[in-house]
Amino acid sequence: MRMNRRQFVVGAVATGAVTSFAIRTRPAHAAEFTYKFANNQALTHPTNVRAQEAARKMQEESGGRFELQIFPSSQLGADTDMLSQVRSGGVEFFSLSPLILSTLVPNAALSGIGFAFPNYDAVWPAMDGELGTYVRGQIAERGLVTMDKIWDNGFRQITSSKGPINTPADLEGFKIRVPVSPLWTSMFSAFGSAPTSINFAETYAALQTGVVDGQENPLAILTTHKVYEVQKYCSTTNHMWDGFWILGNRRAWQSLPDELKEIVAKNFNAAGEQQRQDVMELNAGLRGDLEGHGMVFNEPDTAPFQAKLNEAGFYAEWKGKFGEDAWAILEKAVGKDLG
Ligand code: X2X
Repeated sequence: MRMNRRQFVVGAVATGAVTSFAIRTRPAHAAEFTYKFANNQALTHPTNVRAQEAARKMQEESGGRFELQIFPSSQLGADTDMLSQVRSGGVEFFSLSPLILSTLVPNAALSGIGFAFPNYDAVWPAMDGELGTYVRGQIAERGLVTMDKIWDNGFRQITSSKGPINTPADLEGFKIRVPVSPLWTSMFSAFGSAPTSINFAETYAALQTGVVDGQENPLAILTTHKVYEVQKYCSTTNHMWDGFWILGNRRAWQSLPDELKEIVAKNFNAAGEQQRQDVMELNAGLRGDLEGHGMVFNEPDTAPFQAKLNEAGFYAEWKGKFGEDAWAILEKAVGKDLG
């Protein structure tokens, strides 16, 4: 039987074919370097499907000298803990949203400004070009290594257990979970919502127990993380694009001989490009599957949401925080004036 990628992912989630331990490759001899890669995504998300392939290639191409152990689903800890761990060397690699990373590297959040990117065609030239180079420079200054290619999370959509979000007024007083990041809190405060910072690892439980009424994430995550079990409505606000930087501990990176550095970087970056393709296809095609799980979709006009952010002073505030130069890089990358 042949299945396309979307059917594979959806099928794997539906049959519960998900193990909850690290994905380990099994070399005949212990590797010279065994490095951990922690992330917050389910095993079925393209992040882990592609990371697994990359790990196999790293092992093969290094002749068994390098082993990448993948720890999905925040198994080693939630994002904010993992950010400390990748700095200290407790984990060697970790993938993280630029916005959460901004708790350490403030201007990393530049790519997450609300309604900055109109579509994917604008995202990749920017993130593989000047904007990405600028952010990676900022990250390096804080002592972390970053792979060149950022991986995709996607354009984010708002879900709720209470009702559809049609207009900015529907966000007023809305109890929404946001990831731990000043930019996310600021954005939903500008909408007049009541945002609560919660790590992804605790998000499903927070929705299930009604600590919050909603959250926002791309469709691939609503499926692979089974958010549809605890949320009814999905409003396609596309309010920001989000990705995952692959971060590395500097000391661990520097301990690798050059030929291994090359093998590791090459395979992380190649896997990232394939992951982008997978995630884009999932985000474009999963609505029907989510409707099959009982979710109800609506497509709000997003212009009033952007206007609301502008009126609330959101763009002016962040332009001030990021600085004129950084803001100019963003505006050039997205090809328009913001705010
Ligand atoms: O925490 C989230 O919502 C997630 C999974 O999208 C991120 O990693 C930012």
